[in-house]
Amino acid sequence: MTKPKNDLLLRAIKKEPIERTPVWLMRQAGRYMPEYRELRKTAGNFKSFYKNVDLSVKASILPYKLLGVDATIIFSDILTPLEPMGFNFEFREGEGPVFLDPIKSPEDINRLKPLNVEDVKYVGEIIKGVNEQLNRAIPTIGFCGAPFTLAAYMIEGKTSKDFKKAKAFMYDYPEDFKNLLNKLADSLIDYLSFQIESGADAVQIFDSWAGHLSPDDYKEFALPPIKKIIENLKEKHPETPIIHFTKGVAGFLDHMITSGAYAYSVDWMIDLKTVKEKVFPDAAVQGNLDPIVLYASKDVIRKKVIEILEKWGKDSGHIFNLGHGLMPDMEFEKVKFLVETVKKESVR
Ligand code: 1CP
Repeated sequence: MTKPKNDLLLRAIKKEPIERTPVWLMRQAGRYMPEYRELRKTAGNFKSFYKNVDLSVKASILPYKLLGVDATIIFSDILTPLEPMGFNFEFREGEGPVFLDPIKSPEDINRLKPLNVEDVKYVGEIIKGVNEQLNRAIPTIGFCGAPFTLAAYMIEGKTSKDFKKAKAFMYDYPEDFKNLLNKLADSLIDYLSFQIESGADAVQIFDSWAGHLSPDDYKEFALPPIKKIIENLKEKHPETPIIHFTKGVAGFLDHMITSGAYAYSVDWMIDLKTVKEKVFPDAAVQGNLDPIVLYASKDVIRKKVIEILEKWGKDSGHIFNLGHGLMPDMEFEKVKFLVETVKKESVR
């Protein structure tokens, strides 16, 4: 694979000198973008969208073209690999993902089949298509959901404020739950390796809902399968950076930063300086603007961006991002302003 022309993100992760801070945004290709909504209409529903290579490539590169971000994250979803593994779901308007036959008892875990990457070939095609279409302008990020976050959906059956079914299952059947996480980890190793072999320059593991756990439970349940994924990927693909994201990390940052990732992506409920003091220069840090700032005025957005840039200082090793994803009702203009402001204000 040739090196991307703009490799700021990769240099920041390696803590090599950078001219300015790289920026990309979680859920940067989404409904807040009029051009995304047009593509979505063409596709019909969300699932037929992400399975359509041509449309997914188009969606993946929109943020580069329209916002000027420094990395593309491929257009897909964390749930994508679960369907061929035996757990089917639908995306319902206004409701999000809904599993048709969620896990209700430990026996249901036996329904989980190992992932055959042939069944998600379209994800590899999307990565290749993005690299081709962008002519390697910027790095391409592959991704997966972390075992805990995927298991939470598979048991709960849908999204939730508190994931009470999933957590009660974890408390009632800890060994079965660990077995589920471990099985997921094995398939996710293959899934991420496949994405790297298809041309992903970096991969991100999204543990969006691990923040629902106490520090002890995080350490016991969510962390070990992530460590396993990272150890295996490092052996197979030592050159490929792995970014580890968790929302709600403040209570267990000390545990999270033992996962072995090259970069930790943190939310806004923890101070960036605190995170830097703990991990830098061993690892890089991604984050951590509160996405809700994007509903405020441009003056506020600029002020908050500068605050984050100043907290990190002039060292390399920081990737600007939000603490969680963009939301459908955000204003495109403000998102664009955010990206431009980071680029302008972070020049070394
Ligand atoms: O158009 C639509 O109606 C679909 C909305 C949508 C989109 C644009 C969903 C459904 N997924 C996605 C794309 C997506 N999801 C990407 C693509 C690239 C990008 O960031 O631009 C990525 C990386 C994800 C990852 C994802 N999906 C996560 C982890 C990140 C996070 O936000 O925490 C999670 C939790 C999901 C589940 C999911 N998929 C879709 C929705 C609405 C949800 C969240 C439901 C919930 O609140 O639990």
